[in-house]
Amino acid sequence: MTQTPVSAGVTFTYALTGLDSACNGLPGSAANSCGIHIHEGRSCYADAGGHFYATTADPWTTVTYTTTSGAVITSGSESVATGVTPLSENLGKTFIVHDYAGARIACGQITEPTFLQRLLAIPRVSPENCKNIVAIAKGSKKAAPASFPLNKSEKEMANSIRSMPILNEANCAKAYPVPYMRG
Ligand SMILES: [Cu+2]
Repeated sequence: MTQTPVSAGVTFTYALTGLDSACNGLPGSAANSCGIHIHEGRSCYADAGGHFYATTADPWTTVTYTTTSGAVITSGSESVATGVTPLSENLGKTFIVHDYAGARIACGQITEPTFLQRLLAIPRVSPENCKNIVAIAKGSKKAAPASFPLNKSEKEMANSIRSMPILNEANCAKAYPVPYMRG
């Protein structure tokens, strides 16, 4: 998971595997069904405590993931008005994934972005990103992340990401000589 600041809250992107395939539509009626939350606890080896927020009402109760039928993987992004600022206040806290019954099935401690995550945050040339370059520049669309070979050393993965041209007009024109669609 990576996090970026929004006014009085957090936007995070996620890519999860090993999920509850029952979360393939609306969440259930149980509390925390299919939920993904930042919890106030600072360890995955102890009780992670309740949801972490600084607003009066709990903003996490409606934040959930959805799998497609039969699948146990999903990815996406959520913006949550937690009232927690600055963003670094989330560091050290825990990110918890719940199953359909609301039980806690996965936990990770939130840390500073790794070197690879920082590299991945730089938009790269791709057909989709070049097509959306204006919207991405305006911030109304997110750049699609670069795909890179997994199961390599960190250095090889970093080199693979760095070998992709950075997203800009000149690099798009070079990569796709036929005028690309502007949107
Ligand atoms: Cu939770």
